[in-house]
Amino acid sequence: MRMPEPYRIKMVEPIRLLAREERERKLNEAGLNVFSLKAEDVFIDLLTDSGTNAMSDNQWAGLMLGDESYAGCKNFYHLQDTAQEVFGYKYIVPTHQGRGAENLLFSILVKPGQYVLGNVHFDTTEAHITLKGGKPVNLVIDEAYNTSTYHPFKGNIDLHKLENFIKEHGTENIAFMLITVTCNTVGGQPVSMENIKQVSEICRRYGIRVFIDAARFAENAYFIKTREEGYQDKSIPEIVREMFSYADGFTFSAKKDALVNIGGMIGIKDDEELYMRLRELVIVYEGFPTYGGLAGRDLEAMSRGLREVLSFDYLQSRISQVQYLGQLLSEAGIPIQTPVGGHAVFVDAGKMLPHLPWDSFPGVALTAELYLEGGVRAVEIGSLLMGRQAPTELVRLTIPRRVYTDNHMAYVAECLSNINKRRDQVRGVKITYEPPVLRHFLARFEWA
Ligand code: P71
Repeated sequence: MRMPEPYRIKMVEPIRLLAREERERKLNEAGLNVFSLKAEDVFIDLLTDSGTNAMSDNQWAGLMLGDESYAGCKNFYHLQDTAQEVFGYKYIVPTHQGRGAENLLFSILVKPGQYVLGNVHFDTTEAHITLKGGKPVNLVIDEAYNTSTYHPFKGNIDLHKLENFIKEHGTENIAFMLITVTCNTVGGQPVSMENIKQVSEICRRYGIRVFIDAARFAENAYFIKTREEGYQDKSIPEIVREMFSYADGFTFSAKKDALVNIGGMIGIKDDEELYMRLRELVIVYEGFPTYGGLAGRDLEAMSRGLREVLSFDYLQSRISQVQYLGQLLSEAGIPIQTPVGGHAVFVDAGKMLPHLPWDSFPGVALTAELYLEGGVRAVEIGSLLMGRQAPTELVRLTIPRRVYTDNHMAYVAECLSNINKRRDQVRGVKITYEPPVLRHFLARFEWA
């Protein structure tokens, strides 16, 4: 039987569905780009799971205990104690969000011209590596890009690709390894414990440091427990400790698995020198090392969220809701990334709309159609985001944590199913305005 939500609802936030003609007008005003819609004009918002979480009563109560002292607030010490216990690391540096953490760590560790290895780096991560003069390298297994084949850990790093890359380019040209758990870009796909361990062993052998992009660390731990041999009887906290034992540090966007709306941090296992440099740098970019750009109350909510997310019942209900949406879409004959990942269902728009070539942006077209059909906001992860070299044309239906019910999921599936029935009539789009960097946020389109 499916685990129902291990909580009940104490407060509701009304949402509304605009009339079809209104949705058409709003979308045209937005240049067919859902990033430019007002959130209040969206009925079900599946743009991201980042910062969109519903906090618990315990977290809201924690906000009232915010100690807003500039230096040494008690909430920092709560967060530090929690993070030390959860991850097993000695040093914690709070930041305003994930990219704040990336900026600080990469400023210290990336020298111009160096490679930063990973499974698939997230786009802000890639941007920060590139800004420091580094070169991001993606070494995920090939199965990750085949949406129709099953692999339990599609976020795994290909160990042959890794070792060949190191041999070919030399350790002096490699800044570090960054393993993203779960691997967002290819579908929120998990990385196995075995893979983390082997990557760490190979890197250690060559003297390369290993970091984890920990945004969805608890969801990754859930997949290890439910899919990997030998972990069924281990608890989520034990699995998390083991995952992080193979790395030297992490960057973390708390907007995902700390169940908050803002926040981030860096964790360093035991390298005191690196920690001291981070402490100097955090003051310049984020704030004093005991607040890192956050209010005391935000630190308290993060600390409490980090404990809540380790509940197996929570993770089971969370991930089974994502799987439920995936199942409904599969039953309707809609091609999706299989298996379904931890935070989102990725629709294969390239396969669903085979009559649309990459440069008519099938993912953007489907995203626009989905808003017109039912006021649902998804996000394109394909040629708009990655350009011509995009390996797949995906549309991500990202599920915020503890926010929507299964009825919402069924509604979203019905909307997509309606589009699927008339899929050969879906038109492509063409760009009418394109900013020079990170074009997906502000680009404008018209129907082709
Ligand atoms: C996501 C996001 C947030 C986002 C970013 C860009 C456009 C729309 C939404 C952020 C991540 C992430 C990973 C693995 C680091 C960050 C940056 N993801 N690593 O997926 O997924 O964290 O947003 O707190 O700065 O929608 P940050």
